[in-house]
Amino acid sequence: VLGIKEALSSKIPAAIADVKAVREAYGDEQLGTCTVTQAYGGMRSVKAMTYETSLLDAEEGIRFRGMTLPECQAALPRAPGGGEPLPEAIFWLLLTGDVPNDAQVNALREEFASRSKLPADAVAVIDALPTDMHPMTQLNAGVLALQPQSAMAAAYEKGVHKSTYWEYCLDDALTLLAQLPEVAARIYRRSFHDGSMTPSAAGELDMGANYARMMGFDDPKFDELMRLYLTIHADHEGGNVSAHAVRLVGSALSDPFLSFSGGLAGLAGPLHGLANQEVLRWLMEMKVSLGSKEMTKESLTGLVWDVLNAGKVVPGFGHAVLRKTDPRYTCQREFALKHMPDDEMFKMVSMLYEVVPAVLTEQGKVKNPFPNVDAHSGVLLRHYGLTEARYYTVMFGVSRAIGTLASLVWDRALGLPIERPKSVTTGWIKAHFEGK
Ligand code: FAM
Repeated sequence: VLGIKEALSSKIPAAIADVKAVREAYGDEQLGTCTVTQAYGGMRSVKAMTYETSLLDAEEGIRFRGMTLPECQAALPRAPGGGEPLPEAIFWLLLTGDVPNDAQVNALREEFASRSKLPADAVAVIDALPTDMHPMTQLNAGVLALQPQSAMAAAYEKGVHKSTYWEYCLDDALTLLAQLPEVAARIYRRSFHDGSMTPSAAGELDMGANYARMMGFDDPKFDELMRLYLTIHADHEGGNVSAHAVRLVGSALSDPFLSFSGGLAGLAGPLHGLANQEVLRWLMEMKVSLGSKEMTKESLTGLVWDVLNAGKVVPGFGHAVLRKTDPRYTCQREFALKHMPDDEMFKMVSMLYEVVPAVLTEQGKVKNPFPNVDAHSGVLLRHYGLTEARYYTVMFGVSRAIGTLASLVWDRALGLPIERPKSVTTGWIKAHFEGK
């Protein structure tokens, strides 16, 4: 069986040649423009970077290496009897661009298993963290505690040739992915339970089931949910805060542990990954304020307006690029319709789907009134007993490692340079355009 490194390495020369040819043919073409409004406005829709592992279409949503989420669900290896892709298969697809076969996925699972033992020092760091520290802060501290293992940092110090950086970057990506679920599960068990934990069964179980088991869940449907969850949150092209932060930090040749730590810091923001926590918190608040009153479209509409009138955002709705309902929302909705159609909180999420877009449209500010991935994930997890909303973004982080690290390996394989866009001051803009 061809291992993942060999599978990748056979792709690199052609990809480098492809990029070279594209640059020769189109190097002077205009890819995007940037107006003053865009420079002040978060660079929205400025096309100023490349990113190979996934591409987001404003109407259709994400494609992983050209494949929509339903196509991934149909084509990638699954667990026996399951309907969701194995996380290992998603990583293989994103990294190599190919749909792996079962033997390749099994080989990758064994590769992860061989790297999965957490260094004792890292365990000590995690175990020293206050259990009331936000789980995302704990996860980031845990990732930094893994960093001394970095093959990339050691190789750079030794002075290896830059054409080999990707190999060390891949080495670190594999180690980090192998260890991240246990770090994350340990944080969950310490923060919300007594700290005891089922030992890792990496090698026997896929990443999704093993993560679920270490957190203390033992339900095949929850395993499936984990596989779905780890699939849909993995990658969302290059400009979102977490992916871009990983790319940016990595462009300084900071190793993958440091780079991913940067991405996690961004994911912990409420306009990005933390929105999943905020959604569940908001749903629970609405449940309380409805009390024994019947939930109707009218009563929910009022509660949505309350959020807007308080000067806050409606969590789980809107998107910087997407202009339609997020397919990551849709496939979670389908999971819920299949496995938990009568769940009371799912019904609230469903009714919000009917109510919120109309309210946001009436308010007239948002470019996209439809739900994103975070509007749905919490109620699924809660249904299976994972009720601690403060933890939800950690799972997003575990998944986001799959896509951002695959992309980071390609950044080094393609020899992308340090990122350094030019900034200007407001004074510069005035002086530059005055009299024009
Ligand atoms: N509720 C209320 N107002 C919203 C809104 C929402 N859900 N989404 C956007 N707006 C406002 C936005 O704050 C801005 O207001 P101001 O002009 O007063 O600054 C206006 O509408 C125009 O914003 P936009 O161009 O439509 O969106 P942006 O590209 O600036 O922002 C988001 C995109 C995702 C940050 C924004 O829609 C938002 O804050 N949503 C709620 C938080 C959320 O769900 N984030 C998760 C996004 C997700 F997919 C992820 O990263 N995991």
